[in-house]
Amino acid sequence: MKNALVAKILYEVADLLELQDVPFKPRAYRRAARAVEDCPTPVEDLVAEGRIRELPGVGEAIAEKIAEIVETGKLAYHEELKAALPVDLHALTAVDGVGPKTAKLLYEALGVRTLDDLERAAQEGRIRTVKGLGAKTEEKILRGLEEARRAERRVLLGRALPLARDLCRRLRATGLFARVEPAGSLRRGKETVGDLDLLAISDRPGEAADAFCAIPGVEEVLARGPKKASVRLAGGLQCDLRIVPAESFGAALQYFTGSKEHNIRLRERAVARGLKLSEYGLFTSDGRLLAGEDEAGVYRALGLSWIPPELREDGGEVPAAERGELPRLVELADVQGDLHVHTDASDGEMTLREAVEAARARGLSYLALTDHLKFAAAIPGLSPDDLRRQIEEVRRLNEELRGFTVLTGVEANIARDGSVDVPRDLLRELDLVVASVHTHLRLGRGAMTERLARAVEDEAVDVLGHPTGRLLGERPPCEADWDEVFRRAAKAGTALEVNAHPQRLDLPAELIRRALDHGVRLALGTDAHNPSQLEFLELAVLTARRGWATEEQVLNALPVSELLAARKRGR
Ligand code: DGT
Ligand code: CA
Ligand code: CA
Ligand code: ZN
Repeated sequence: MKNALVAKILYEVADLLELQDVPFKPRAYRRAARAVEDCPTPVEDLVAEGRIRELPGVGEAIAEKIAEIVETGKLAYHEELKAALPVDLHALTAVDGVGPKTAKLLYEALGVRTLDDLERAAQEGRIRTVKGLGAKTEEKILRGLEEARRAERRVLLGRALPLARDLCRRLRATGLFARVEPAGSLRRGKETVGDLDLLAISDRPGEAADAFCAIPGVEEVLARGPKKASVRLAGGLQCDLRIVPAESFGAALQYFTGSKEHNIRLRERAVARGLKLSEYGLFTSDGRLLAGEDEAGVYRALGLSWIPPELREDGGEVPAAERGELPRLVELADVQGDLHVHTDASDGEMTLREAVEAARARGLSYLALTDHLKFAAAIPGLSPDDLRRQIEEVRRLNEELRGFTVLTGVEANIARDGSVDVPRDLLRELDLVVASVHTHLRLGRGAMTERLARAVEDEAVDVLGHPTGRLLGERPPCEADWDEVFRRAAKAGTALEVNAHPQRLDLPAELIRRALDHGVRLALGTDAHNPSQLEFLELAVLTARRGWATEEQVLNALPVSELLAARKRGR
């Protein structure tokens, strides 16, 4: 899958054009880059099928450029632009405090081309000597560097998951594998992954490893052998493939799925029973194999029911499995609707009809239209009059649709003091009000707690949207007394969102579990701004599962009529 490579080049073209003060084009390239980056389908497949222009922001000119990158791995236009500034602009501008202009200054004054150069220059105090920059910028860059290094190492689940699936599909297609499965943090549904761990069975392991190393998208082969091969993929993610004998596949899958802490608990359990557990199997003290071929067999032989990978974090799952008290976790197929969708009426890039089509194609039977209400001049949003017209439009559309319902709704902004700006006279006509915090996330713990609590206690608010405001790799969750917020949300009957956007996954899994303990219900929403983003729903499900959520605890696992009755304002 070449999405990361294509996006990287398009982002750089945008930055390079911006440096030459070219108007409009940088925005167009950035928009296309983001669409490619977010797209779960391999961009090379879209090119091959002539569908690349379906991506938002991809017109004829950019479509040709994408095709060129897919074919040759580079772009002549990009190389031309780069001659003027031969630096790793993508990596440098990922550092907070470094935009394209600063990168140019740093190159011209200090010859900075890479992150390493930047780090050295900052540590040696040379950045403050550059005209136009100063000690403040230097400090900011030093802090930004640390963050960028950390982000560089881990990849969002939403990006890694399609990548891993694409790799598995390609490996299976070689015919050299009897089985290929992802393991590691990816299988556990963790919000970011450090590397990909694939597990395989093959009776021609040498050839199988060669085929793995030759897959398109492999940038560097780090190790190659009949038992283990390691590669670095375009975009920097490392992928390990382990080829194991069929009789120990289950034990290996268990071991390499982790987490490490979960494995330690299992091994202790084995030892306590006089057994030995490893990636090769579960053995008696005299070396007889008790279990290994299938994973459930390993758990069974340890007196446990099979534990879903999402729970394997040493959070009490082993004792629960021993007592047979594991929850029946919510599944993607249980979810009947999407409770957070934007269209081109606010900042989305699809029409309402396109959103409906996308939801239907994914087997959903309703969606809540939650465009932004206007709350700041710079952000597109609906005025009360726009909203009135939209409600009318939805009513007409619903009369026409069969077996599908559009719920009217909004995403309202929670002001600094916790008040929520919704046109109260329209409340009866709004099926679902999501309220979220978009600004002033650093109020301090006490103020933030009161602000969120006030919002969830507002009679108009059905769902608290992306509650912590975190942006993975970019912004930490806001601080609040979450138990207090959850307690008051539960009392008021307000649901908590699990926002599915790959960079959000918010509520985070640890907080979901605490919220559920307080009796709060979850509302899963993709926050989709274009049709392909409805696919993110799966990420919200994985996150909810990591928070031990069952079907009954998810509002949108209900059919539409029951959802409306179960929602706060339905009571
Ligand atoms: P990541 O890659 O940082 O997102 O996290 P994981 O969990 O995928 O970790 P990784 O790739 O280092 O190793 C995959 C699994 O292999 C891990 O979840 C558990 C197992 N494993 C690795 N090293 C150890 C170890 O030292 N002890 C035990 N018990 N298991 C390990
Ligand atoms: Ca891993
Ligand atoms: Ca690994
Ligand atoms: Zn939204």
